[in-house]
Amino acid sequence: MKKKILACLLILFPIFSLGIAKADTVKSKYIIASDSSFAPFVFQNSNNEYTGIDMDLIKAIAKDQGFEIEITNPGFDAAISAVQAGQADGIIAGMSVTDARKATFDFSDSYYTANTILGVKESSTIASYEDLKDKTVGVKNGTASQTFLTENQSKYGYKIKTFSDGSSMYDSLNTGAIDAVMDDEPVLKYSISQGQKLKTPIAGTPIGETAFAVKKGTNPELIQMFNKGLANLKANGEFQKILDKYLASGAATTSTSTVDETTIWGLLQNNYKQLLSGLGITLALALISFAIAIVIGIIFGMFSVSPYKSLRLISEIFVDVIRGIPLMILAAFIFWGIPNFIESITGHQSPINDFVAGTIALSLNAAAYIAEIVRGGIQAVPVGQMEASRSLGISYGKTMRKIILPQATKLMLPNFVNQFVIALKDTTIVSAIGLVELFQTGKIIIARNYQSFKMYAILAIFYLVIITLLTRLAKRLEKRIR
Ligand code: ASN
Repeated sequence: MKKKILACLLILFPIFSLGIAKADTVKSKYIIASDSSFAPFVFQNSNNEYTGIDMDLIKAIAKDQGFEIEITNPGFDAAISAVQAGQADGIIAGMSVTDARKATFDFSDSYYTANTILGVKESSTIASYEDLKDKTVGVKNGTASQTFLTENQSKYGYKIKTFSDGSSMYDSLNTGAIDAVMDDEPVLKYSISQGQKLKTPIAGTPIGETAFAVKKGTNPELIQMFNKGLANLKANGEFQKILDKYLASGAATTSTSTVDETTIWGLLQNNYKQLLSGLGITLALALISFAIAIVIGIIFGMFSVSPYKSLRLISEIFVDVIRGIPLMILAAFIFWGIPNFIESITGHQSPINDFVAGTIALSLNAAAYIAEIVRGGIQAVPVGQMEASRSLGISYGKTMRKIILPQATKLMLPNFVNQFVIALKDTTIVSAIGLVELFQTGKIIIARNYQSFKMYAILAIFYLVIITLLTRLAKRLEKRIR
């Protein structure tokens, strides 16, 4: 009897759990990472909002299942890294389910199936993979299309050029910097339907089902909720509506605005708010990191001229290590590497905010150069002055403060101004970790309207004006201090 009841329960349990089409949320909010330009799955419309099948789908599922989400759009490669480093809880980005990925990700049920396909300019004579010999094919880093290209490279003899985002890849194809691109079929077909002068001469190759993913072994409830929500949306017809919204003829396009974005004026008019907010982040990054760098730089600079050998050694190691590591790697190490390392020892995800990571990287980088400026400034003051002062019985600290530093500071000032300009320009480098500062803002806008010439010109002018104004201001300050 008991056995029968148990058997009944075992059979009924899955049926019940299917019937209750809701899973339990564990976190108050889930961070979902996505691509930056991968229309029709995810792209920015001309109101600067991210839309597309994936965006609508995850929002509808979150609503259906009653959980909160925050979406970030750093690009596919960065989104993958974000999930692996625990910066994000899940990824939805037209992501293909591949065997290799199953080793590091848990996937939801699939909601689409995609091929990878070759795209070339309308005027291109490339008609088969054999025609790609010695040609350059562009692909987005970390994608299933990249795996396909790498696996077939020796067979067809093409060169591969990787990009961090779709917009720069398509830009490069349009300008002739590369001969072809490899991307998901719906994406290429969609861009052609949007008026891009491209064609797909060879039939696509299946790369697998498209699904939502979490880092392997984490957030199991998120996958459960996704699956239940997806089933509900399929049952009530909402899923089909989302697909139709983007895929049916006359569907939503990347530009819904009436403002003409082919002129500089139109670009500014439509995007000034975003550009200003990007500029705000750039300035905040530069100013905060430079202030921190001055403090750290002066400390290490003073160490480097200290009478104590140990302090000089510490300073030397700091400067050599930081100066020897490219800023981009430093930022990536802090943003992705360290959280990954901490997780591997503690077992807990400990993500770091992108702005904080960017600020730390910029501060350390500038501090190393400032330490050298301080050392150079102090050493430029003739040694005789220190010796004379010490022989009069004045302490090291007092001699430094009263005699050496006032002269050294004057020598250092122009270099500080210089270093600040470099720090401001360096903020563009930390956009690599997905931080939406001014440069990244521009790239996102270009991803939508392909106006790279005008948009980069606008960005260049923005930086030029800001840097000129700030250097003027700094020069005035310099004069006053003198
Ligand atoms: N389909 C691509 C992949 O899974 C995703 C993308 O490019 N957003 O690699």
